[in-house]
Amino acid sequence: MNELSSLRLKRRTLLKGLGVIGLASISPCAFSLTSEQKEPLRRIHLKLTDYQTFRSTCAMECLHCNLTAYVYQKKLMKIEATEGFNVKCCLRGISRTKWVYHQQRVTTPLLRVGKKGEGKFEPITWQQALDLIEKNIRATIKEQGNEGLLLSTHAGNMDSIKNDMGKAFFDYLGGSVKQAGSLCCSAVTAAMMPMVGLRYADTRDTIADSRLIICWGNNPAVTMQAYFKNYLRAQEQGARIVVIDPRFNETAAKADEWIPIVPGTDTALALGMMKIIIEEQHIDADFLRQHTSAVYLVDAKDQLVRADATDSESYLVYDCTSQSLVRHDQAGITPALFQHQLPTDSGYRTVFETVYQQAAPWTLDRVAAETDIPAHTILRLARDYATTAPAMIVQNMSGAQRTEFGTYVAASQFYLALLTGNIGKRGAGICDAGGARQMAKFSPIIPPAPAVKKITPIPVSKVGEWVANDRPYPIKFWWIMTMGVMTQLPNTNMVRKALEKVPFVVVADNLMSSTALYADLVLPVTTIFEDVSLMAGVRSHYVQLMEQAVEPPGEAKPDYWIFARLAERFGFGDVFNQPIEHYINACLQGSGITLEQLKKGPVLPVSGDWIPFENGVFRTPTRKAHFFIEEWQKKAFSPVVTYLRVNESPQGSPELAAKYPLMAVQRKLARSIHSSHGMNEWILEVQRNKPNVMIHPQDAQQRRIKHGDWATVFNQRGEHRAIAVVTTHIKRGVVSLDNGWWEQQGGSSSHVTNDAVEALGTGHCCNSTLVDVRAEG
Ligand SMILES: Nc1nc2c(c(=O)[nH]1)N[C@H]1C(S)=C(S)[C@@H](COP(=O)(O)OP(=O)(O)OC[C@H]3O[C@@H](n4cnc5c(=O)[nH]c(N)nc54)[C@H](O)[C@@H]3O)O[C@H]1N2
Ligand SMILES: Nc1nc2c(c(=O)[nH]1)N[C@H]1C(S)=C(S)[C@@H](COP(=O)(O)OP(=O)(O)OC[C@H]3O[C@@H](n4cnc5c(=O)[nH]c(N)nc54)[C@H](O)[C@@H]3O)O[C@H]1N2
Ligand code: SF4
Ligand SMILES: [Mo]
Repeated sequence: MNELSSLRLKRRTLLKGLGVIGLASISPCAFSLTSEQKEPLRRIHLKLTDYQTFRSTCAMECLHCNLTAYVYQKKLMKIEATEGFNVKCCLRGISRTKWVYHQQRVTTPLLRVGKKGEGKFEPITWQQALDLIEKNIRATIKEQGNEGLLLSTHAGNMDSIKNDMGKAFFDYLGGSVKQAGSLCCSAVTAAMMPMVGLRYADTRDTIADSRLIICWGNNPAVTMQAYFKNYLRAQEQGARIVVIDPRFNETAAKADEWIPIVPGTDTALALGMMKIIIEEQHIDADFLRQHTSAVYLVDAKDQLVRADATDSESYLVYDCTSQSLVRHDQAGITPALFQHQLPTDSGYRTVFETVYQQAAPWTLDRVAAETDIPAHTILRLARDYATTAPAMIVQNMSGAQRTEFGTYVAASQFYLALLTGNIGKRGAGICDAGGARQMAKFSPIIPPAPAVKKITPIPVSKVGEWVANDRPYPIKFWWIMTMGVMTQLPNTNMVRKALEKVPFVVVADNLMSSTALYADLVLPVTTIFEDVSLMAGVRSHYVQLMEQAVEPPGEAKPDYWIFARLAERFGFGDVFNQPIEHYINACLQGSGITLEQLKKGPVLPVSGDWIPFENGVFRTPTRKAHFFIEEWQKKAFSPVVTYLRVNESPQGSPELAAKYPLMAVQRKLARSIHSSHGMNEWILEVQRNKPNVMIHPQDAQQRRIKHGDWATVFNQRGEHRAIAVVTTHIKRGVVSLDNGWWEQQGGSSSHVTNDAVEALGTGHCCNSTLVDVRAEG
């Protein structure tokens, strides 16, 4: 027990970094720790050359920083940012040693013996675990069909192998219920794919070239911390940073201006800005004509007009030169943009006019009333954005799009960029997450399964409610990996019911997480330094090899090992049980990058700065950006951005708001990536180990809540306890809740979050939540 305690690096050591390490004895299989110091420290002075080094990537949904692991006598001693990598890792990255050697580390398969959630398990062998899994899968398929199987994956490890292997395994079984949408960024996906033909198009390489940076519902000082230096460089060079957020967030603390806004009203602000930009003639008409669908024609039935119904790209425009309808891509034409350029009796309107019709009613006063932003601020913001070049909007999978109509929020930001031609240039664009996946072509690691049953998926926000209520089918077997369903899915009490209801829940995790507590069978998996893998993802431009630095503790195995063993039992072993290099090579195929190259270090798929949609070339079939989205129309929504008031808001649901009058928004913290690192010993040492609720002084006073007191946030879904931070850094009527606290730490703010489905992207609207807060007696 005490070997690691003697290895325990105190905070001082952590901050000091490399140097003298207190070291008594080292054993490769010691992985638990106590805070008691039993043996006197014997000091060994290690030189850099005493260590072996290995490289991996911080694989959670963050920035995939390349990390160098320092190994001494088969033990992971410390982690540093890899020299020469474009960003430096953070405290969470270097604290991963404490994840590897965590006291909650799962090191053997565990079978539940107590009640679900109680955390009572007994160790079993892999043989027994695999037998049980096989038996339960076979019984479920026999009695229930593949509709009885559910697979949940998310963002705990975003490498190119593990989640894909899991999904492929269930496909080879013949199919399963899956989650539709993502808790993260479905809304921005539903905006970007039809509009610009690409999801993930980050502009981080040219942030420093920007003159005006609008961080819109996004907090890069915390959530994109590793390259926040690019923002500061822009500022040093004279750029202004403006933050639009109901909370004075950490980015606002560094910014030139904070614009507080009522949550969920961002699209009204964007439409108001568009009205000003169009009416004051700040649009870039040439850009709109050449590179966008603004000139396409819409008929009286609200349909896009095509030359040939069988050719989806044959959009018609009105050519002002020949005064006739022609295909948009005909050479030498001058397409009409403005309505007055069309013959009065044409029966058509331009897409640009359709967009303007949505913006026109949004007078300054109306926007001010809806958003609670002063009219003069809205006017100045619109003019600044339209007349400062280059200007960038930063949304990065923003909090603003985790709202009920988040797709329109994300789309409205692209509208602003397209209208002003502020995209595809250095220092401009919409800064979103993005990475290697958008820069090169990677292949599936496993060939598609021969026969996969089409099975209705569950909208991810509804996993709790649907599973608890046997929708769409009674689930008998639930496999959860890389996902903290007990902390990250909305409406935790419903998720708990679902976990209790399903007769066989398998949770693969490396820690006894809040979710693992509710498993029937916990499978111990490796951490990033204990297996070989590949990262060619969506959060870093680099393709990175993940090297094995140390042996896994106990019986921990990579997720891909588990699927290989199971596949062998189900008769498709050879698809899954190849050496890991086989899957890495399969993924790299087509990208032009080789494993040999990666062994030398991270590889950039393209050279130079990455500028998405450079020169106005979009990734849609027409290479143009679209304003008018037929996919939205098919879902009975407006095909152009419109403002819809969030249902769970004081004005959207006055009756509910009479009981729960405060709007709750979520915030991500420096202490964790979601629930990951939530119980990391080093981080607990430097960050207060208590959740907070930020509340405005007037809201607090009404409720007799004092700064620093415990308070309970509650609504019809549940309760979340937190320490009140009484502050004017939050808008009146809004409270801000922390993301990622474990059940073992009192429970996550997801106990209260809204589990409605974001309308257009099947996403997550945790930031459209009504609550009240009470002081604790
Ligand atoms: N340290 C840390 N970094 C992370 C993560 C983490 O957990 N911890 N998670 C990573 C992941 S997966 C993601 S998706 C990104 C997310 O990155 P961000 O979007 O920056 O993260 P959030 O804190 O969810 O939201 C940002 C802000 O949105 C505000 N907000 C909420 N609702 C609204 C609204 O309706 N309108 C406006 N204008 N603002 C609103 C919140 O007050 C909050 O300050 O961060 C990534 N980086
Ligand atoms: N209340 C609230 N809820 C939210 C948000 C919020 O702001 N507030 N944000 C939302 C957003 S943006 C996101 S992206 C999601 C993130 O939600 P999740 O992706 O569920 O994130 P984590 O909580 O980090 O859970 C990841 C789990 O994977 C485990 N893990 C790590 N590596 C491996 C591995 O190699 N194999 C396996 N099998 N497991 C591994 C970790 O230990 C951890 O338990 O949360 C969403 N939910
Ligand atoms: S947590 Fe994020 S910023 Fe920190 S090291 Fe990992 S990827 Fe980098
Ligand atoms: Mo996310």
